[in-house]
Amino acid sequence: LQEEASQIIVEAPHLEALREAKVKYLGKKGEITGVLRGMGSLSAEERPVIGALANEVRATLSTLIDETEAKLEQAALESKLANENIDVTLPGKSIPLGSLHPINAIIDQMEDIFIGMGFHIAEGPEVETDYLNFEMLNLPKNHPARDMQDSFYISPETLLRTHTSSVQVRTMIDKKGEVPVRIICPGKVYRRDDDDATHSHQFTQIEGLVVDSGVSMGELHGVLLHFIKKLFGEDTEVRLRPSYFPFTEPSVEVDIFHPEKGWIEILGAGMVHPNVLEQAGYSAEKYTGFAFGIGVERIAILKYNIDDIRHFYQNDLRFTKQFKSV
Ligand code: FA5
Repeated sequence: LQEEASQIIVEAPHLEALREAKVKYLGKKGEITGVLRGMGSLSAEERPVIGALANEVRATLSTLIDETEAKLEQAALESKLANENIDVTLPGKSIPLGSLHPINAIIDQMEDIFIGMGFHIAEGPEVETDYLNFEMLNLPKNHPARDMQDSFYISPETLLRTHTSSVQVRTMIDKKGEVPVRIICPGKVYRRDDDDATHSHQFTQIEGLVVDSGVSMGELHGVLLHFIKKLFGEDTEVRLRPSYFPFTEPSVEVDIFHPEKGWIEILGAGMVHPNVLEQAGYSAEKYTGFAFGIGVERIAILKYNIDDIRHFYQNDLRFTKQFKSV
């Protein structure tokens, strides 16, 4: 019996067959169990002999079953691993990659152009004091020109900045009358403007400020033309119109021509008003300066032929995904 059982156990082709063999010999109704159960009918001399033998056979078979089980399990695992080989040459699942928002992408391009002309990048806070946003820029309280930029006030003395020109003042105060000053400052600005295709209540500007001895309107013109032609191409039509800002004198506004949209205003600029220089600690006798404030969304609208400024803020992926390669 032991021999027959041992052979069946060792040759079991898989775990299922082994389990059957275990039931057949060692189970409750199994053959060895049967022998042990039938002990009652044996004589007193036979009982210990057969009993010991049956127990020995049971122990041997049971060890054999355990060993075979371990072997079969190992073999099953190995064959599973062998079949589950990973094919590293299969194409992977692509993970969707994000990209820069078109406004950030255009800011990067504009920064590169100005850095190429020797400008440094400055920063300032979006929550600004009335003093730096208006008063230091020749716009005292109740000045009628404050109405040009309807504002979001946070307290009587603080507001969301209406333009990045406040950073002109901050920069000059920081530099304590030293020249040269040659900075640009990109950032968000806020106005109580009604939203339409070219106006938003929140938009982006890039401010520029140069202060030194002998800075002229001619240099301002040259810097702005270089910037526009680098970004839009040599043949771009540009127009400077006389304008008014309390903090520059003389002042201009600059438009560029778009074949479908016509002339679009992209920036305001001018020679820094002597009062602004003096209040910020610069001698207007020794130094002159120019400044400009560019509307970044307007630039992006023209460059990428976008029909409505509101697309930039609606976060429609069908819009933003078009700028992946920009
Ligand atoms: C200013 O904000 C001045 N601080 C610019 C300046 C700086 C002049 C330095 C002189 C010296 P203005 O309000 O015109 O000016 O805005 C500048 C540019 O921002 C505009 O030419 C336009 O391109 C853009 N802009 C103005 N209002 C909006 C708006 N509601 N939505 C989108 N872009 C706007």
